[in-house]
Amino acid sequence: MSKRALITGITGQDGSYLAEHLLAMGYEVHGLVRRVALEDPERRFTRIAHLLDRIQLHAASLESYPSIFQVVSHHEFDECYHLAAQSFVAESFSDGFSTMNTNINGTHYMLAALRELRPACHFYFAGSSEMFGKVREAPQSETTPFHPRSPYGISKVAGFDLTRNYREAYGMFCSSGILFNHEGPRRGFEFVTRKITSTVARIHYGQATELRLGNLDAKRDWGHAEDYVRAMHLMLQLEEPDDFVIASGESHTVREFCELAFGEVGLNYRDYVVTDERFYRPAEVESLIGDSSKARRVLNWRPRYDFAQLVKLMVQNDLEFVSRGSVGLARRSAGPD
Ligand code: NDP
Ligand code: GDR
Repeated sequence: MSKRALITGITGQDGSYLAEHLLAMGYEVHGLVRRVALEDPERRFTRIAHLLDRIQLHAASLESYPSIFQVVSHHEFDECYHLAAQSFVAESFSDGFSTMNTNINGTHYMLAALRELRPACHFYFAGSSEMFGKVREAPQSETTPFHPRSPYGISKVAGFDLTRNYREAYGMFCSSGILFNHEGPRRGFEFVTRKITSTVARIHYGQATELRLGNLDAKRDWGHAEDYVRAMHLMLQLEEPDDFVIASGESHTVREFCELAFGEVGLNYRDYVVTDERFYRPAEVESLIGDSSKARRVLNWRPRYDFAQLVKLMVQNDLEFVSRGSVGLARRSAGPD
């Protein structure tokens, strides 16, 4: 009997890679999507267009408990990966209220519906290194205290606490991944890595002359999303629920990312990058580096891509993308950076 999984946020970067990974393992894959997405498939389903005949989509809103209840009542789900969220940290400063509403209540609704209808379903919560924020130690592990620095980070701490509370109060199999930044060719254009690689490609083809960025000295622990979704699945196969840091263990500045990305097309980033106050955040997470030794030991998880491979792959992908004329279109639909 194949297992049945429900993925919220299936149209996002991680949801699309996870759906592919689960399908390859013989899962029956269901996705929870917004009704507006179902009504605008050409624009909203770009990351899962190649999977549409192999997955089942259900309309629901993270803001509505009844709609979630309805989807969960459809099938006996074995696993639920709750990935849907307002995931852009900068946007959470502009509209903290809706970020909190979507990310905290949405998680609570998912947990409550599963408790009511599918208490045996294994649940994954998409926690984040943003929960560490103003870090108390380096590297950060499962025992590092949280100090979030944005409404987004605060919402993820609340989701993490809710997930642990359902595990402890109701004995449900609820696990959180504390994932550090992970990227790839399907990354949204508003995040700094894709903003850099897509602009490098546009500069290379003469469609742009500069790249405007905020804090170039911020340090992040970057990996490839394909590697990180494998860890999500491994967490739900354990005998007991638990929380895991997933990270590469290497930290690089935004500046280093620029240096490598521009280097891929033989350019010097100093000639094109302009710092712009608009892209600084009211409170910055300056430096992150993860200690994923627990995941490596318990889950036997290892990343396959390193930092240099990731940058190269993303630049190559965007060069192809721009040469096909797709970046302009995609950037417009992604909205402002
Ligand atoms: P994306 O931003 O690419 O995808 C977010 C998904 O959430 C989309 O499918 C989006 O749907 C959906 N969504 C957003 N708001 C709502 C809503 N109100 N109702 C229903 N669905 C909604 O994120 P990622 O794939 O990068 O990340 C997946 C999860 O992992 C997120 O929770 C994120 O916070 C977390 N995370 C990500 C990390 C990373 O580096 N990528 C690191 C750590 C945690 P739509 O397409 O309709 O907008
Ligand atoms: P982050 O990712 O906030 O870490 O959250 P993002 O790529 O947005 O920022 C990384 C760092 O780059 C700096 N930066 C800029 N960022 C953006 N987006 N645009 C710019 O122009 C720019 N200039 C400098 C930022 O200040 C920051 O320090 C991501 C998301 O995927 C979250 O959902 C996830 O939880 C965390 O990673 C782990």
